[in-house]
Amino acid sequence: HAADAHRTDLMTITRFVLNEQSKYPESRGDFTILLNHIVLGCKFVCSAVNKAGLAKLIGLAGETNGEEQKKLDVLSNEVFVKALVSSGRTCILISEEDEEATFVDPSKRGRYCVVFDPLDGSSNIDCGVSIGTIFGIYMIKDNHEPTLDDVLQPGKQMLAAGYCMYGSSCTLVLSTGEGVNGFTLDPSLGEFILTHPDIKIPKKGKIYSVNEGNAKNWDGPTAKYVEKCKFPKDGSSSKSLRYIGSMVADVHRTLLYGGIFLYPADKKSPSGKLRVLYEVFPMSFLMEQAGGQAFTGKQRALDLVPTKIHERSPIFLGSFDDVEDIKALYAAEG
Ligand code: AHM
Ligand code: MG
Repeated sequence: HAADAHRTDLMTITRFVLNEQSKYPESRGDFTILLNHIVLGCKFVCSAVNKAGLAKLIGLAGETNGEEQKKLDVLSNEVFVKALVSSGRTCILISEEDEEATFVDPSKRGRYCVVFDPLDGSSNIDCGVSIGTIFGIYMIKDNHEPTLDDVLQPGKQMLAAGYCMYGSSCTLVLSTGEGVNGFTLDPSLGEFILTHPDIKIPKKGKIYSVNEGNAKNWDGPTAKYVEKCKFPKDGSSSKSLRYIGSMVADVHRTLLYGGIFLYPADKKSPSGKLRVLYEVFPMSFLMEQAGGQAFTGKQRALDLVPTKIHERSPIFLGSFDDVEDIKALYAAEG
């Protein structure tokens, strides 16, 4: 059928979110507008990431009137901050790239707080391996003057969270608290089209994902867990190891194939490496929405109350049963 070759009824991300929001009579389209600005940032970064290798090869770097070419992560941050401020829907921005929070000028202020890592996985940029953007969205409740307390909120208070992966295709995964949906950028249209409706993570997986180079510094439960992945004593087969070192790519694979992603505490980094607000929370939110779990080694990750905007936390997230196993090991330790 010609109709199969050319689908004419395209579910774009904007249409999808408009449909979702129309369930709320009080919705004024503000969230859709905010999301459109996030999507713009993702498209820009996608295009910049795809050109990054080329620019180097043909020697564009450093050629712009003696000025050093901006690093991709710095550039991505600028694009997101400008897009978010100009949406007119934000009041506080927390970016991994900025030491301090950005308080939006009252003339451009809205009710949403956005926490984000504009380009995560920076060690993978120069070799063309997948990298991504991670974001989470809170809303301030009344019309008070915004303060840091509005974002120092447990992850379960987020209204929405997502990531965009710049990989072999550009994929945006989003949850507004009613399940998880994945969209793929159609470069010819410049639109994200729904390609992965209602993502559910397998209840149990066959993959574990961790930086094993840190093993000598791990605590007991993490070490025991990974040992069990490799040498299971209950007759089950051993798990495969996959580790890219880009959180977005490692979590994306975990979401689609199942399994567990770990960035534990170790003796050198007692709080692990990953940041609570814009890495741990958004990914934990997505995992729970997809039927998985996220655990810090002490508690449900989304219950954590951050006290600093760049705070870190250990994190174990993925398939329900796999996270249940690591929870049991931490519980046994007391
Ligand atoms: P970055 O913000 O410097 O890019 O670091 C975050 C990244 C994550 O994407 C990834 O999960 C982790 O660091 C990998 O860390 P490591 O190299 O210690 O395994
Ligand atoms: Mg990061």
